[in-house]
Order: sequence, then structure tokens, then C-alpha cells
Amino acid sequence: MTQVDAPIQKPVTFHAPHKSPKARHAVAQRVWTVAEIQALLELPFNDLMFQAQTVHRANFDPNMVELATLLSVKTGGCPEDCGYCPQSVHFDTGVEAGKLMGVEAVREAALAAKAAGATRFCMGAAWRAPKDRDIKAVAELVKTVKACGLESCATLGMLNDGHAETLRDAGLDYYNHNLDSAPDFYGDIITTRDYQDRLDTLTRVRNAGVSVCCGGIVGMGESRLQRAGLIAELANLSPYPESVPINHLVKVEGTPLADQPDLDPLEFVRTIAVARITMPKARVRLSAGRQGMGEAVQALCFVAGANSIFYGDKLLTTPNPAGNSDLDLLARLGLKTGQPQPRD
Ligand code: SAM
Ligand code: DTB
Ligand code: SF4
Repeated sequence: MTQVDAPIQKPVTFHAPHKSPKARHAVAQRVWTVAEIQALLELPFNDLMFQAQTVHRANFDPNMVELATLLSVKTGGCPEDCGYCPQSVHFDTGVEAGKLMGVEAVREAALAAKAAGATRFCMGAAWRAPKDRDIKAVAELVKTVKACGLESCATLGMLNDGHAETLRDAGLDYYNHNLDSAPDFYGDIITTRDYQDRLDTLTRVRNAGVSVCCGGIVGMGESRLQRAGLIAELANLSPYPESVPINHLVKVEGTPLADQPDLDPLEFVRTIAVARITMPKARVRLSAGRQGMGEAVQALCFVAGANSIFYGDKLLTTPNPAGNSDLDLLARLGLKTGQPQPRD
């Protein structure tokens, strides 16, 4: 794990699939210390925005945003105790546990997402770790999503040997598995698994050749140094993730974090900017929490280099802004939708 006072290391060489999972090419990746990332977070706001915009423009069309639609294909009843999550059995949140959705219902949702303009479809399941039979069933759902002409993503919890390969063979483009916080804050939020469990699943996904979607949550009571620690962990994954969701905590009644004091919204914008600077070719997603954010803060997130959003009236179990109001906001900002591709 990244050390706060780790010396600046030489760039490492690796095979980065940032252009496309199939067109891997060797590029040097900078190693970031927590202190360097903290220094970025502490820059004057204008200087930070300028750096983030400069990096964004050097690597992407700065006016293109990805629309990714979420579907909870298996809701609630999760045995983990993640303090932010309405789907944990440990908390009384009113979320009812359901069974895994079938192929037809998923096809219908995927086609509706596509018709509304989404290009990525992400299926979430409230599992600690799927069983072999769950993976087989989700593989059928992945095939269904691919047949609709969408990029596919799944987030199912910890994977075992062979799971990532089965999902890859079904056509899975991305696997989402978040580190969620800095290592030294993790135990305050989750006790039923540890950081290394998350890293192990990420390695399995990477080794299977599936693109990695990995980010975290901001606003859980962590310090600025711990936000830097989270970004350092993400940016120092080798290679860093192709897709980086930065979630703002959605406070859900019944969870231990329901009464968490509000984070300064500008601190969220700063975190997006630092994700962009440290992971220049990743799709950085302005993820959960937009509903409570307001349009001006979202616009600042796009200035800071976010180039993807969750699109659709619902996240997994909580509301997201209505699709038409998002399209209206993007139009007013002159942003087009599509699949942002990093420049060479
Ligand atoms: N169970 C799987 C897992 O934890 O990896 C997949 C589903 S889980 C709901 C996916 C991610 O949703 C979590 O890692 C976390 O980042 C995010 N999440 C869950 N509840 C959230 C909340 N209240 N606010 C923001 N993000 C949340
Ligand atoms: C991610 O980083 N955020 C999404 C997705 N990956 C699966 C989930 C957000 C969930 C917000 C709370 C809810 O709706 O249950
Ligand atoms: Fe379960 Fe995932 Fe929610 Fe944690 S975040 S309780 S693992 S569904």
C-alpha cells in the first residue's frame, strides 16, 4: 500500500490497456506519494482547476461525457457491513431483499437505457462474493447487455478463481470493485472484509483482461489526507483503472453514516480534479450523490475533468437526477455525450 512518506519512485513500465483492452501498449506510469497528492488537494482552487483542465484537454475531448446506466440486478440482503450501504442486512433501511433478475427484465432495461442515450450498462448485485452458479447466471445477463449494443459492466463483490474469466468470455467489458477509502480509514467503515480482499479481486479482474472500474466514496468523515490516501491507492494500481467512479456519500436513513456532517462541495470537486491529474487517461465518473449536489457543483466537476456520469432516475436503490434534466444540463454546458477515448 502507498505510504504517506514514501519516496518518489522511478516510473514503472507496464502494459496499459487504456486505449482498448485489446490494444495494450507499454507506457510509463508515474508513482504518486500521498504527500504529492495532498499537495495537489491543497493548491489554490484556480490553480488546481487549471492543472486538471490542462491534463484533461491533453488526453481527451474535453467536451464529451459518458452516460452509464445502473441497474440493481440483485438487491439487498447483503451480509457485509459497509457503513454507507442501504443494502446491508446489518442496518434497517427499508430496502427489501430480492432475487437475481432474469434475462428478459434485464434486456428490457438495457434497451430502455440505450434508447435514452446511455452507452454503458452496469449491473450491481448486493453479494459479498458470488457463488459459481451466480456467475453463470450473470454471464447470461452480460451476453444480453452486449447483444443490445452497450458496453457492459458488473459489480458483484469479491471474485473467486475463474469468475473473471467466465465473465470475460461472456463479453464483460468492465468489472467495478471500489477501494472506497484510504487503507487507514477502511476499518472505520467496514469490518467484514479487509483492504487486501479488494486488491485481490482487482488483481483477478486485471489478470483476466477485463478492464477495471475502481473508485471510492468521499464525504464519509475521512480527512483530506485520507482522501489523498484513497487517490494514491487508485493511481498507483499498475496499471491504474480505466474507469474511476468518485462517489459522494448518499446518506441513507438507518445506515451508520446517515447523520454524517456535509462535506464542503468544493472538496468533492478538488477530489475529482486530483483523480483526473493522477489518472490522466481514465474515465473519471462523477458518480453517486449528484442528486444533492446542485448544477453549479456538477459543472465544476466537469471543469475538474469528470467525463462520465451515472444516467437514469435511479442509482442502485437511491434516486439520481432525472434523465431529461441531465440532458438539459449537459446541453446548457455545451457537452456532448459519447464514449470518451484517451488520445495516444
Ligand atoms: N456488493 C458489491 C461491492 O460492494 O463491491 C457491489 C455493489 S456495491 C453497492 C458498489 C459500490 O456502491 C460500493 O463499493 C460503494 O462505492 C457504492 N455505494 C454504496 N452505497 C453508497 C452510498 N450510500 N453512497 C455512495 N456510494 C455508495
Ligand atoms: C459505484 O462506484 N457507484 C455505484 C456503482 N459503482 C455500482 C453505486 C452507487 C450506489 C449508491 C447507493 C444506492 O443507490 O444504493
Ligand atoms: Fe454489500 Fe456491496 Fe453494500 Fe457492502 S457495498 S453492503 S458489499 S452491497
